Amino acid sequence: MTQRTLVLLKPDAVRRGLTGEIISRIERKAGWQITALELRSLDHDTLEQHYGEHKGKPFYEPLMEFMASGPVVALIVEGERVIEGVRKLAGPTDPIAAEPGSIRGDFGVIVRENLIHASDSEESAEREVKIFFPGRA
Ligand code: RTP
Ligand code: MG
Repeated sequence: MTQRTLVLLKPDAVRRGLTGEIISRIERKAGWQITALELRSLDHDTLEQHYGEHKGKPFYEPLMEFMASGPVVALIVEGERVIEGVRKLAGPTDPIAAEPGSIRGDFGVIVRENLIHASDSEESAEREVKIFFPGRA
């Protein structure tokens, strides 16, 4: 099943010089292709569209602040079962609970600064691609 997913390398990944390492893990998966890639800073409106499902939760405002604290790398990745696959490469939300070998498990410690976002369903992927790459919708 060929799919596409929207990936963000969060400001901590950019600040720590981990974007190459993370992109490399994605690129090495057989048959997956990066079809869009951009370094950009996110304004409040874009972030609210992206993380609106979490509005009202205690972590929402600190998450907004963190995601606006520096540039992110936004990517579209396409390929076989790529939605589940990138979530698996990333590991669970809490980096301490994430297995070593996963991106969050290898490089993360605190929940908010967990390095990577990846769409969690086909519906989310289509919605998020429209936010970050409107020309590719
Ligand atoms: P993402 O949306 O970024 O791919 O992460 P996710 O699906 O694994 O986790 P989600 O529940 O959607 O949460 C979005 C992001 O909010 C931050 N967060 N902080 N308790 C906390 O402090 C907390 N919980 C979540 C993380 O950056 C998480 O990835
Ligand atoms: Mg999520």
